[in-house]
Formats: sequence, C-alpha cells, structure tokens
Amino acid sequence: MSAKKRIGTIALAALAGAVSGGVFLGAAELVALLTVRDASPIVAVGSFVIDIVPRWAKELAIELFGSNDKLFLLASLGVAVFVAAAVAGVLELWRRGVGVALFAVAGVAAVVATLTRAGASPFGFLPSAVGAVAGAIVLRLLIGRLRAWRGDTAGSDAAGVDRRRFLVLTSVAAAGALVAGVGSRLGSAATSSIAAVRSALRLPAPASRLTVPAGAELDVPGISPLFTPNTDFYRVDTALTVPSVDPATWRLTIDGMVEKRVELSFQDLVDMRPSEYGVTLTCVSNEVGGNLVGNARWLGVPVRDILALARPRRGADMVLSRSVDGFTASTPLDALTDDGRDAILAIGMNGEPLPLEHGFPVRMVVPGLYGYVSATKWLTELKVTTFAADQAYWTPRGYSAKAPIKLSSRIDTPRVDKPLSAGPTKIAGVAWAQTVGIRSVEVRIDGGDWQQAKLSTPINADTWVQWSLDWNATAGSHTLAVRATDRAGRVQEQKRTPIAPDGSTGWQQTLVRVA
Ligand SMILES: Nc1nc2c(c(=O)[nH]1)N[C@H]1C(S)=C(S)[C@@H](COP(=O)(O)O)O[C@H]1N2
Ligand SMILES: [Mo]
Repeated sequence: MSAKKRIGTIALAALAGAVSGGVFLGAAELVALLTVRDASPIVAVGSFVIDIVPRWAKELAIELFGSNDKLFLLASLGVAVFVAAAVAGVLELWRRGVGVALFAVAGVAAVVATLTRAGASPFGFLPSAVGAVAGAIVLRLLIGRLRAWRGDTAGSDAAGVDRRRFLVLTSVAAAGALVAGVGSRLGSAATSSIAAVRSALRLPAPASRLTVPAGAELDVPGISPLFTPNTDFYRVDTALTVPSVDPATWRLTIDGMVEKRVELSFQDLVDMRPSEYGVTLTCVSNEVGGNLVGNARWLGVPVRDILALARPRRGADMVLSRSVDGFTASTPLDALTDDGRDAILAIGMNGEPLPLEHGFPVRMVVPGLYGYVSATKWLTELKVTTFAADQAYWTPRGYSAKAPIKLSSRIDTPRVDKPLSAGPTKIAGVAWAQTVGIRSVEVRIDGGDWQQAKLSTPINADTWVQWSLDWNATAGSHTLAVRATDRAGRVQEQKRTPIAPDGSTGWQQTLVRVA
C-alpha cells in the first residue's frame, strides 16, 4: 500500500470512529428520552467533571464564558468524545477488537458516572450501555467494510462496490446519530412536563406583602431596576441540566440533630401562609463591579418556623441544606433561627413560582449570606448538624464554610462600552450591605474629592439601594470610583482581594470616554 493510500485509510478509519462515537451519543440520548430522562451519559460525565475540576478551572470558565460556562463544558466534552472515538477507529483498523474495547471502557465509565449521580435511577445504566453497544457494533461494521474496500485492487469492480458500501453505511450511521441525538434533546426539552406543571401552578396570595416605599426606585436611564426581572436574574449552580422536581411529589425532610424528624409537602408550605420578603442575592464569585447579584421579591415561609417543627437539639450549630442533585450548603443555625433575620424557604420569585433554573419548586433564601452557603435551589433536605461534623459542597473546594456577604457597590452607568457625550449626565448604580443596610455612597471623579451620591429610599436592610450623582461631563477620559458605607459605619474596603475563599473586596474604578 502506498504511503498516500495508507494515510487516506487511516483518515477514513478516524472518520468511521468519529461517526461511531456519534452513534454512541445519539443512541444513548434516544434511550434516555424513552427510559430514564436524567441518565444521558454526556450530561452525567459533564456533571462528574464539574464536581472534580479544580477551583481555578471553574473560576476561569465562569470568567470567560459567564452563564455559558456549561455550554462550553458540553461542547468541549463533545469534541473530546469525537477525538477519542476517532482514535478508537484508527486502533480498530490497526487491530480488530482494540477500538471496540475502547468503546466498552467508555461505556463502563459513562455507566459509573451516571449511577453515581445524586438521585440516580437504578436503570440509569441503560442509555450509556445501549449507546456503547450500538457504537461498538457500528465501529466494527464500518472498519470491516473499510478493510474490505482498501484491500481491493485499486480500480477493480470489487473496490467500487466496497467503497460504496462503506460510504453508504457511514453516511446512514452519521445521519441516524444526528437525528437521534438532536431529536431526542429537542424532544426531551419539548415534553419536559415540569415547565407545564410550573405554568399551571397558582401561588397563594401573600399573607403579608412587601412594602415598597415611595422613592425606592430612582429614575435614571441605565441604572439596574430595583427588582431584577426573573429572566435577567443571574444564574449560578453546578447543575448541568436543570433538575425536574414536581411539587406534587416534592418532600422536604428535616432531620439530623432534631427531636423529631419532619417531612413536609409543598401543600404544607402553602398552608403555612407564605409572605413576601425583599432580599438581594449575591454570589461569592461576584467580582467588584460584577453582575452576579440581583434583587427579588420572594414569597416564602420563615425557615425558623420549619425548624421549630423538628426542634433542633442543643449542640447543633449548622444546617446542611441539600438539593435533589446533591449540592449542599452549610448555613449557621442561628442565621436561620434569629428573629431578626428573614431566612425563608421560597416558593415564589417576583410574583411567579420560582423559575425552573432558580430552584423550582422550593429554594432557600437567607439575607446576608453568599448563595453558596445559603441559597440551595431544588431543596430536598435540611439536616441539622455541626460545622465539625459536616462539610458543604464548596468547603473542600477552597471556599470558606461560613461566608457573610461583603458590603459592596457598583457603577451601572456610564459604562466603558457606551459612548457618552459632554454635558449634564448622571453617574448611578446600586450598593448593598444585606442585614445592615447602606448609609451612604460616595463617588470620586478623576481622583478628586469623594462626593455624596443621592440614595433611593431603602426597602429594608436586606435589599440593595440605588444611588445617583449629577455630573457635568466634559470631553475626554475620566476615571470614576465608587465606595459605600454601611449603617454600622463600615466603609467598603479599598484593598482588592480575590473572590476565594470568601468574597471579593475593593472599589470599582471605571474609565469613561466623553465625546
Ligand atoms: N442546588 C443548587 N443550589 C444552589 C447552587 C448550586 O450549585 N446548586 N449554587 C448556589 C450559588 S453559588 C448561588 S450564588 C445561588 C445563585 O442563585 P440563582 O442562580 O438563583 O441566582 O444559588 C445557590 N444555590
Ligand atoms: Mo454563588
């Protein structure tokens, strides 16, 4: 065989391998659609990767791709699968059975990843197993045909026939994999019944409504709205696919160091007459000036009332809240039981049931604590325990077990990327110091004196305030800085510190160009 022909054969083997990899994924998605929805191997392996990647990689992904970090992970995994499958194709060409063995190994790995997910169904092995078998069969067939064709004398009738057989089978397999894979993902999204259940759900009228004082919202173009619309609300979680939890079968277990183990249904929460609370949520990954912060009107029931049903025992100092997908958060027990703090189990967000990606049907919301230590979505268990005995998801991954939100402020307008023309304008933004409240916000232009910004009337100490300062912008470049002071008199720290282990500090500085 000439070198050129050999290279051509290897390339075709790689193609056959990649197509077989596609068959693996496509068949698995189809079986997942028909049997165990959550057992897609690519999702299971992706979730596994999320749990094991080092902190710096995760931070980099969030920094580069923001809320698209999961899409990026899936795409990288897809590429990795095709590359590995192409290699399997070449190996199968080199020695019969080696490529097939590689598919078997991948199948076993996918089965393990699927079965070790939190809440995995015992039949979760089916999609990966069927996918691996289908992929291996196709690989064997394709490489067999490729061998037959490339072994024929060039230009012979047999070569023509075998060539056609190889190409036809490869195209059919590729098309089948594509249709099965894409069709199944679309079908699964379209028939996901949880979205329909959510739209049909009617929330009870709040026992008491949140009072929003006059002057709570400033009228400044470009400022963050007082309440962040659900569709614009930042999303951060480790869930590669949004968990489906039906409120009809949802149960919350309160156990651990309690006098009485308690189980509650969604209706039990509704019967506890939920009220409205205004709370600004913040992610520990929010850089100074970042957008991983949002304010909402939550409908919920105080966690203290729920814990009271179970009666925590003496000695407990933490509640480990658990999500259906295995995520956990460690919240100091007193942050949940203090009369002065409105920690709630929320069922509503801005007048609607919780959106699916924000924890439908029930999540926790605790004023003053970063999301990763308090705001568990798709909540399923509250385990009363101690910091000595239990660790939450992020604790062994380099974040503090306890993490109060740090006082911070942000400039919303003007923005670096929006041109500004000279003349009177407003510098404006938001500032937050949950549970304490904001006393003042100051702005510094071009290193001059700090100037007092005007504040909106706060809803309460748990929500952010808006601030604004009149500015007569002159042509040229200007540096703007902002800092806030809370009602305890603490001034926002100037020193820049990174988000790990317990939240960023520093003053936001922006450069604006005025034309
Ligand atoms: N189940 C689950 N809940 C979770 C998380 C998660 O990864 N899984 N992430 C937490 C983090 S880090 C934050 S900042 C908030 C974000 O809530 P949001 O996505 O509704 O804005 O949810 C928290 N609750
Ligand atoms: Mo977070």
